[in-house]
Amino acid sequence: MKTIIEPFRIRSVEPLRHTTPAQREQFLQTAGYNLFELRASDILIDLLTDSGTSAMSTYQWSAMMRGDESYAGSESFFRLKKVVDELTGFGHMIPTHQGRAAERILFTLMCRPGHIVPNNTHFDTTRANIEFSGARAVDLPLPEAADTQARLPFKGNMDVAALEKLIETEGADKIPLIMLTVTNNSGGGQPVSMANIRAVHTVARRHKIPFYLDACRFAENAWFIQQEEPGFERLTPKQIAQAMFSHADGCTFSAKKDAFANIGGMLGTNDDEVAQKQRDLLILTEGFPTYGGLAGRDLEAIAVGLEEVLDHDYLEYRIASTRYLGRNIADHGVPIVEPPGGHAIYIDAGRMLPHIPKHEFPGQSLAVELYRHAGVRSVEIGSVMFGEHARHELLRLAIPRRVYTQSHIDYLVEAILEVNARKESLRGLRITYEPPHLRHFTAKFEPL
Ligand code: PM9
Repeated sequence: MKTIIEPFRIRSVEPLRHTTPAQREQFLQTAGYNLFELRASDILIDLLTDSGTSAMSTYQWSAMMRGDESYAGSESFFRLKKVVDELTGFGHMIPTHQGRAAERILFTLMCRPGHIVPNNTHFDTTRANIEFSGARAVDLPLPEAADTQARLPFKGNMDVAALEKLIETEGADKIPLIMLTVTNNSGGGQPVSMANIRAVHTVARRHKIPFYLDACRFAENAWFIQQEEPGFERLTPKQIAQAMFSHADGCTFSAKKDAFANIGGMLGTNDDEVAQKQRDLLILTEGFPTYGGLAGRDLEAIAVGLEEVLDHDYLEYRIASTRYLGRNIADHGVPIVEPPGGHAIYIDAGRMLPHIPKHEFPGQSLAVELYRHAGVRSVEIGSVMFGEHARHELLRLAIPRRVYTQSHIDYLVEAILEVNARKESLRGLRITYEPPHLRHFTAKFEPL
């Protein structure tokens, strides 16, 4: 059979509520045209994020019932540790309440003003946490990735030549760690090849700089390697993921993505001394090192999720369903970041709406219109989110794991094509309020 189906059946459902365009206009005004400020019950299809929005399996729910809520030495911690140890091989696994808590601990310990942290592309929380420590976050994507239309298999790779140049010009002592985000979320959800992971590892080792993976979507990345990188066809996604982690000295991880958990994260490291310092800092704000700000039941959900996400049928369906959305809009004239990535489709709003300049936020304008037209929530990844660091003006349609079916995606395709048919009528926005950090979450806008 050629048809790839959702490899699950649905036993518990959540109703969706339709609203009218007039109601949605009212909701938008109240929200200051910031979709983060909408009430979730006023949204029909929510593609704001794939983070913490997954549907958990019956195995995860049942594992949660045996959560050991002991303050210290919880059995749930040891169950999770066993799974993580086998997957990553890192000597230390430190749970945190979510990915950015792991980032804050890592960067607080490793970064100082004057430091530089390179990455293929930093995600917003990573960049913000690095900058908060006084260090500078530098993106080193492939030069070819500047063209959203270029169809490269591993467009999320880091530019290794640029990394070497950075180390040469700035000096290795200014670079406390090198990061690689798999998949490259801000770049377009594009995967990173094993060859690139190895090459970055080699450079890092030569200069004695620790190398960390931002591993939020490690399983989706492993699937792309299996499908598209010669030499990996016969390995399982798990074996490939193990090989990915084997090249790194540590990782940050948000369990809200490729662990199907609604909350959670972790830090991994091979360095005993760093791990000790991380635990000491963890206790200050997150909690005791065997729970790290999570309930025992959360640790159980993550442990099961980390195994489920590496299932062949799940990953095949997951990547096929993202590609289905991407191809169905791109092949009908909507410019997307090519080729489709793992967890999301990114519309190139700058290219789609050339009449709206960067400073009037074409991505935000498209996000607002898609909600007004069809009740679909998406997120701008462009100048609102990254300010002057934005490379493109994108609108991200992030697909929660195991939540929406193909008819939801078909509805979405229809909505996007309808908005595209009258794209000239869209107008930009002006910011009327912005906070000092991560402004996209709470900024207010006014239509122009
Ligand atoms: N990513 C996302 O939607 C959730 C926050 S913004 C709505 O893509 C990477 C690559 C991420 C990421 C979160 C984090 C932080 C780190 N790295 O959200 O703190 O994509 O668990 O993870 C979001 P937490």
